Parts: sequence; structure tokens; C-alpha cells
Amino acid sequence: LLERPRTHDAVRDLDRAARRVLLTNWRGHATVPAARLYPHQWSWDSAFIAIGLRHLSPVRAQRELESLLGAQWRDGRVPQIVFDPHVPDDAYFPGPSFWRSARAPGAPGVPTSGIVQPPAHALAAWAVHQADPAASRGRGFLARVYPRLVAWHRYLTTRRNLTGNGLMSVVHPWESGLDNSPAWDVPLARITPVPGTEFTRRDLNHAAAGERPTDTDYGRYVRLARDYRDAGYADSLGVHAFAVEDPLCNALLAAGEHALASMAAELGLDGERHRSAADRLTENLTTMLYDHAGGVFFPRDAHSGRMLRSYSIGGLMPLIVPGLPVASELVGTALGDRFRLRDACPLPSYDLSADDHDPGRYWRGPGWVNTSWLFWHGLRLHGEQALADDLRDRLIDRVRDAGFREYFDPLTGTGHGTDGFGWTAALVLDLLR
Ligand code: 9WN
Repeated sequence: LLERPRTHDAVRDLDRAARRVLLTNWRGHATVPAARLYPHQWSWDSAFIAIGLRHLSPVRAQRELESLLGAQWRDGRVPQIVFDPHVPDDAYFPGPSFWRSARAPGAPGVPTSGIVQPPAHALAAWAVHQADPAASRGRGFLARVYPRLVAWHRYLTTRRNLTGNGLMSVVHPWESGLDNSPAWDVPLARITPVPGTEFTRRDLNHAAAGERPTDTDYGRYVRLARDYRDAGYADSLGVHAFAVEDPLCNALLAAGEHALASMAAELGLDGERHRSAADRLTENLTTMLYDHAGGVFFPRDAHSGRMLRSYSIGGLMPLIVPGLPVASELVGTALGDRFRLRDACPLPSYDLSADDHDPGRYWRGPGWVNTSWLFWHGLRLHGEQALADDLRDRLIDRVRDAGFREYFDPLTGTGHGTDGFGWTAALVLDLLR
């Protein structure tokens, strides 16, 4: 491969183009992930978008998180989607008329979905505060978001501690953020799909079928979401036919507790309970989900108790946890044939050496910028500065060459999914700093 020099002009152009995406996707209170495919506010997208937005406008980044947390349910859950009431119901499936949040106890005034997404918000809020502490203090940003973030983590660590062993479960593949990851194939196979005649997919109006989850996946997603809704969004193993303790969400929770401890200190509060929560989560994550032979974390099926032995990018994500005892083993796995940290970029969502690796289909192979950004963050945290810098440079080059795409073939760099994708733009802006 020829080295392409990164000139000052090229960097400036990329920086400008990233800002343009964020401005185009801004809706006055929040940023949509992509204007046509995802025309509402998404939970973990907003966290990543805020991390980039803080370089463009710290106040706007604060509002991004405040608007999301403004849609928090009384039980503490932060919804996967906050619907824009001005967008027609059928612009995205499943829309507000499917979720019927207005009828659910404790739901906010604005329509939302009833499931959640990975808890990247405490990390993002602390990063946003740090970008401009004076602006943050001036608006009382942390004082407003801290109690909501605490309630959010409490929901996940209590109501979602479905097995009682101290780890949270995701109860829908959409909750994992890695929707059709091969890691979910075994527990999903138990779910009877709703027939395709009973719903209309809207995603295929904006993206190629070969790059999206299959119709059978969708049938299962609809079944799980409908059952949760019909149970009044109650949480128990009896309600959730799919329940998985996954390393990504639990790692974000642990890292998020460290961020909450920093916020508490800034607010003059005692952060000890957050530090002990982080230690507990780190311990549980490592003793229950880490596989020494594989050098990776595997999710665990909350129903069968079995490990889901699939090498998905989620298994590397605990690198974001400060003080993780197996950090160097994880870096070793990332450098190996399955993830090829030195040349695959973004890091593949799934094992490059697996027979069913599909470089173009969503979370079954392509690389996504958010998980690579998290890994980059983890590399820096654990003193792997040279590997971090190299990954950052290659991510920037990838996006410069292919555009602000949703995901990329990790070896050829071909862009897939939607263009003008919010977190790709936001996180590149952050990497350029
Ligand atoms: C369902 C918005 C979201 C991301 C997810 C990604 C995709 C939605 C979909 O888009 O999921 O939440 O319709 O496929 O998998 O991680 O948050 O960008």
C-alpha cells in the first residue's frame, strides 16, 4: 500500500466535512444518526455524537445529552430512540405507534421506544464537561445530568440484573447496539419470527438488503419487542425470552461508574459508591465473562447460563475499563488473526478468520468507527500509545477515502450502509484533535 501523505489541507477539509455532517443532522435539540435511515434521536449515537460535538460547540454537546436524558423513564431507563413527533410514524420501523410508550407507566411525555442501548452516556457527559468546564459550570450541566445518569445506571444494575449475579442483561439484540452480531445467533434461534406479512421494514428503502439484517432476524426482533411491550415493559427472565449478559454494556457501565466518580468529585459529592460499583462490575465482568483460552470476553446466555463463544468486537470492548486486569491479553487478541489490529480498519465487528465472516453485512463483519474509537480510547488508557496512534491515523485515512459511512469493509475499506452518518463524523472530529 502506498502511504498517502496527510497534508494540512486534507486534514482541514476532513474536519470541515465532519462538521457539515453534524450541522446537517442537527435538529435543534439533538442530532439524528442519518437523515433518512435513522430520522430520530438514538441513545448511544447521541453519546458518541456529543463526544465529537464538544469540539464544535460544547453547549450543543451538552444539549444533545440533556435532550436524551430528558426522555428518561421514571424507572431510570434511557430509551433507545426518542421519536421526533414531526417525523411521520412510518418513516422508521418500528415507530411510535408500535412501541405505544404513552400507555406505559412512567414513560415521558415525548414518544420513545421501550428498550435501551449500551450505556455510553456517563463517559460522554464527563468528556463534554472536560471540553469546556466553565461553560459546563455556567449552565449547571453536571448538576442536571449527574442524578439522571445515576438513575440510569441504577436501572441497569438492579432491574436488568436478571440473574442476580451482578451483571446487566440486554433483552433485545437492538439493545446490544451490535444488532445482528453472530454472538446472538444461538439465543435468537429459540425465538419464533413474526411473519413478514405482519410488518413493513422501512430500512430497505434507504439501504441495500445485503448490508442489513435479514427478514428472519427482523421477524425475531419484532416478536421480542412486541412481547416486551405487551408485558408493560416489565423486566424479568419470565418476560424476556432473549436475555444476554454482554461484555460491551457491562464494560461501559464499569467505565461509566469511574466517570460518575469524577463528576461527583466535581460537584463536591462523595464518589466512593461509584468507585466501589466500578470495582464490583470489573470483578464480575472478569470472573464471569472472560475466557482465558480465547483471550477475549464472551457474552453469557442468561437463560441457559452458557457462554456464547463467538469472537465479536464486543468481546474486546472491556479494554475501556480502567485497571482491567486482562488488558494486555485483550490487546494480544486484537493483534491476532481474528481482528488484525495492525491492518484491518475499522476493527472488524466479527472474527475475520471465521467462515461466516461477511465483510459487508452490518455487525457480522464490517468495521464501525464507534467500536474502534472505544478500543482506541482503551489502548490509550492502558499505555499502548503507539498502537493507539496508529489506529487513529488509519481510521482518519479510511474515512477520508470512503466518506462518513456507517460501516466499512475492514480490509478493502469499501464503505457500506448510509452516508452522512453522525457518529462516524463526530468521532473523526474527536480523533483529529
Ligand atoms: C436499531 C442508529 C442505530 C445504532 C445501532 C445500529 C442501528 C438500528 C437499526 O442503527 O440499529 O437500533 O434500525 O438497525 O445497529 O448500533 O445505534 O445509528
